[in-house]
Amino acid sequence: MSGMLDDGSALIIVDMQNDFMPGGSLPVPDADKIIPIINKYIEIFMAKGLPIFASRDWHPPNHISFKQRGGVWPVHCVRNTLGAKFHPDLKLPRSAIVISKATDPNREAYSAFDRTELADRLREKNIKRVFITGVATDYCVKNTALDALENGFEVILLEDATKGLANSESAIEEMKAKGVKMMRLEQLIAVKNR
Ligand code: VGL
Ligand code: ZN
Repeated sequence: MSGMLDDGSALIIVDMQNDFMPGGSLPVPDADKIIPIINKYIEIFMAKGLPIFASRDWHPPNHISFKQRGGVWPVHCVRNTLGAKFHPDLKLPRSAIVISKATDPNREAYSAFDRTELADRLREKNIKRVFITGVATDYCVKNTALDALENGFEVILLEDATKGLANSESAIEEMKAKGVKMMRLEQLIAVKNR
């Protein structure tokens, strides 16, 4: 595993926005509990000079996924609202690259790769390996991880820094079966110090 946190590595933080936190309009249970852990990962990647990407669900007010339009979700993460802002305790560095997704009113998009510039931005930085954190494990995290594999990246889910809505365990099993690796903070610290 040595060489794992080298120049080819990037951190992707998925959708750590107010509406997905307890008290938000589409709360992911315990989503706020992973913020301190994500902040530790941010510190590690910053110390190594590695790029950090943060995706955000960035819906227009009439998004197709909302119940009012026949979708399954309550209104959430409407662009330019407080609910769509990153949680204030998340210590995103100024250098973080923000990727807005699901911006088309007529298309649902769970993956941070879906009609965004993410793959291009990773490739232009020569990234080969992405470490994924955030919410929700069974929706945007899973779809982002599987799309990262499809795009040819090595994918590591930081499993102590993700929370799901309903089906985290089966989502994790599916990701593993498809080739996503799992790591935790202690393991990453051990790798970093090598
Ligand atoms: C998400 C449901 C609806 C997510 C986004 O970020 O996982 N889930 N929109
Ligand atoms: Zn959404």
